[in-house]
Amino acid sequence: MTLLKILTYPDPFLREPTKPVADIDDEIQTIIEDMAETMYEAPGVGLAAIQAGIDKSIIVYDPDADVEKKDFHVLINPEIVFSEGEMVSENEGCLSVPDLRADVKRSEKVTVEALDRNGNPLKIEAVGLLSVILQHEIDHLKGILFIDRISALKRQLYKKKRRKALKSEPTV
Ligand code: GNR
Ligand code: NI
Repeated sequence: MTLLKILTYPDPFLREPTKPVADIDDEIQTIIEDMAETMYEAPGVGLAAIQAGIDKSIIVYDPDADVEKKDFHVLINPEIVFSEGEMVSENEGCLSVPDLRADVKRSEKVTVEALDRNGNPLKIEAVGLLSVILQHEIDHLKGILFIDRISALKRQLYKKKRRKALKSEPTV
C-alpha cells in the first residue's frame, strides 16, 4: 500500500476532467486501496482520484472515517441521475483546499448511479452528510472545487490568502 500525495489548490490538475474507467483491473484495485489508505491518513471522509493526481472517475468515501474499521465505499464512474431540494452544508472543507471552511449551497437529496469495485451497478439515494460528500466528490471528477460554489468575495479572499501562504512557504 502506498500513500498518495494530495494535490492542493491552485494545482491545475485539479481542474482536469476525469476519464471513465473501462476495465476494473488489478491496476484499478491498487489505486482504490491506495486512495482509501490516503483518505484515512489525511484524514478525510472522501477522496476523488484526481486529488491524488489520477485522472480517472473513481471516488472512495467513509462518512464514519473510522480508521479502525476501514469500512469504505467505492464508486466508479458515478453520476448524479436525480437531485432535489436545497440545503446548506455547514463548514464544508476539502483536503485539496487547505485552511478553508465554508458554507456551501447543495442539493438536499441526490440519487447516484455508479459501479462498485467489482463492476456491479449500484444506486444510492442520499440525504444529509452522505448527500454532501457525494456531491463534493462528484464535483471533483468534473474539475469543480467547493470554492467555486461560495461567494465571489470569499473566493477572492481565499485566493489571496493562499497565494500569500505559498509565497512564504519554505522551499524544501
Ligand atoms: O474530509 C472531508 N470533509 C468534508 C466535510 C464536509 C463536506 C465535504 C467533505 S469532503 C472532505 C474530503 C475531500 O476533500 N474530499 O474530496
Ligand atoms: Ni475535496
